[in-house]
Amino acid sequence: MTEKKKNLSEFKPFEFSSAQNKRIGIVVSEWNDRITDSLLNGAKNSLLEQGILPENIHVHYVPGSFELPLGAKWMLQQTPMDAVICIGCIIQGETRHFDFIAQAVADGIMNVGLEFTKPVIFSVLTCNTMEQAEDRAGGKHGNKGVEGAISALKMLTLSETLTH
Ligand code: DLZ
Repeated sequence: MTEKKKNLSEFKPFEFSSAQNKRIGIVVSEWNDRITDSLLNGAKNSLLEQGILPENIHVHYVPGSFELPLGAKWMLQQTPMDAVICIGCIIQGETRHFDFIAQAVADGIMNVGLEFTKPVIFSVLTCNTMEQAEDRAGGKHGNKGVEGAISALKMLTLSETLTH
């Protein structure tokens, strides 16, 4: 699946037949908001293209990526969603902050998904430079928000396949 320089917006076509009744939450980090805005647009447009209704896409903001797991958990608890996409952008700085945040966010997002048995998607860029982030937020490597939206819908499809 992972190939070097893979365009994140390329995906294997799939059949998604139950879009009309699906509610999708998107939690967005305000840090590096120029990048997270592009990821959000990519995710939203992909969901709409796949037939999710605009009124069933719910967007909420958190201060930074570290807060994404709790934001996702609250969305699942309080306004039950079928899936939540977590959008963030963590850029390597001069301190080890990056390592702590990136690992904690990845673990936190995975744990929320397992706790609620719902797709909770990691659309978080972890980059060395702003240029790398731009390349993955609508630039030459596609848009990780698109990848997140498609991943959420593919997981919902899998869940339906397994339960029918
Ligand atoms: C503090 C911090 C730093 C240094 N860098 C980033 C970053 O690159 N991307 C991001 O999403 N958030 C960053 N934050 C904020 C933390 O995620 C978090 O919001 C604060 O530590 C407060 O808990």
